[in-house]
Amino acid sequence: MSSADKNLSVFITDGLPDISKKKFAILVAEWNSEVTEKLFDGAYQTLLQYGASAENIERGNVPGSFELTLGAHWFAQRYDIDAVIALGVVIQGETKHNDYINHAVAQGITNVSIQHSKPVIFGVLTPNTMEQALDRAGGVHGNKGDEAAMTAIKMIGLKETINTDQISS
Ligand code: RBF
Repeated sequence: MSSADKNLSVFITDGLPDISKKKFAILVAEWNSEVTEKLFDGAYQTLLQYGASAENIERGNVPGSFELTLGAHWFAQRYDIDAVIALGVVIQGETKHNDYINHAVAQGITNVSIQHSKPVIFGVLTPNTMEQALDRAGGVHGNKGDEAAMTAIKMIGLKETINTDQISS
């Protein structure tokens, strides 16, 4: 399925873990905040809907998507945080800068996730236009924030299944 056809708010929800005691951090980029606030609302509500408690969800803001990596690193290094969700919007075509930001953040977030061995979710929209961004932030294609939160939940479940405590480093 191409991403254009996918509804970001429709999931397979079999076998989700109990997240009532799990702690989440949601990072929100302030660039394109009219979209990133919708992503935040989606992620926050999805975590609540699937069993997280509000006091276990922390929010941090960063100026732009480029700063998501360091913000994620700071949250991820806390032992009590189980998963980090990084939300941003980089509109392609407005500037060549987008290539640098997208690649840096994708790579940076991957590195943070591996380094801390916990889910750090790339919830960054990279559309060509603002309209496409809004379509994926609670519009016709659902909400990337919902999908990012569900990805965090599923990765927490997978980690429990694999029982990574048993693996030597
Ligand atoms: N940050 C975003 O989250 N989305 C953007 O679309 C975006 N576009 C940018 C375009 C330019 C030309 C510059 C200089 C920055 C942009 N940023 C964007 C901000 C970037 O992520 C970072 O916050 C700043 O570069 C830090 O000074």
